[in-house]
Amino acid sequence: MDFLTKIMTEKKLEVEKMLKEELQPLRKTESFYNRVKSCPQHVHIIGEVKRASPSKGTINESVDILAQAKAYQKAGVSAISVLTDEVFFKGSIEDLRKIAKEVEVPVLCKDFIIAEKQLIRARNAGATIVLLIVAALSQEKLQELYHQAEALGLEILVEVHDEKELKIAEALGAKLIGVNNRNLKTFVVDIEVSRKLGEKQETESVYISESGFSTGTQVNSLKNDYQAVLVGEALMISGNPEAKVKELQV
Ligand code: IGP
Repeated sequence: MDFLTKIMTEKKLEVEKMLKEELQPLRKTESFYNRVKSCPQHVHIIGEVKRASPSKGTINESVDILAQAKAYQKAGVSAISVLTDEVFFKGSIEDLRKIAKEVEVPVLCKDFIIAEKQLIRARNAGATIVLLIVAALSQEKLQELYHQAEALGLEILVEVHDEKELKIAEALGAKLIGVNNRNLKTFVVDIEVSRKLGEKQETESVYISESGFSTGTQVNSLKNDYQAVLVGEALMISGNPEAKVKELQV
């Protein structure tokens, strides 16, 4: 069984047990899309809070995640991504709630979303952006969740890894398209994935390159095709997240 299938099998069990929450007001913050579009001259950074991952095991379990998120904001990130998966990433929806309450920037709920009740839970915790992974969903389900998330007033980051998935995201009208440099089936990371798909982009969406960044040079090398990058591990292990974010700003 590949890693993504394993994660999705576990996620289904988790979501079956999840209660549907009553809808709370949407947290007020600016739109990530507008923020990027209104400031096109530099590559925006989404800083991610991630204690562990199935590919790396423990990344940093002792870090104060709230202090970490605040350091990202202070350094000027345009959004903060919070891993909320418990089993594989040692995160939680409470992590997201805690951070969203204390920061001003948009917050992305990083999880494997397969049902509307997860969208509601994310929104209630303060997320204004949710992730939908093309490789993890049927096209029908992807469309259904996309429209449900839209109706909830959320921004949707549609994640792809190859040209076929990119075309699906573009056809869906996704305003935020993330190219994951990490193959979720094998966990192999290669920034060339973003470079190759850069040539295939056909819309005015905000394109975000995700995973594997640790230097400003890497970020700079993609600046013609990507308006933002999503960075987790390098910030989590840096010891000085504020300085590390600044190092990646181009
Ligand atoms: C961050 P990195 O290599 O900087 O830690 O990667 C982010 O891209 C990665 O955590 C990620 C992810 C995902 C995690 C991208 N897509 C989907 C879980 C699910």
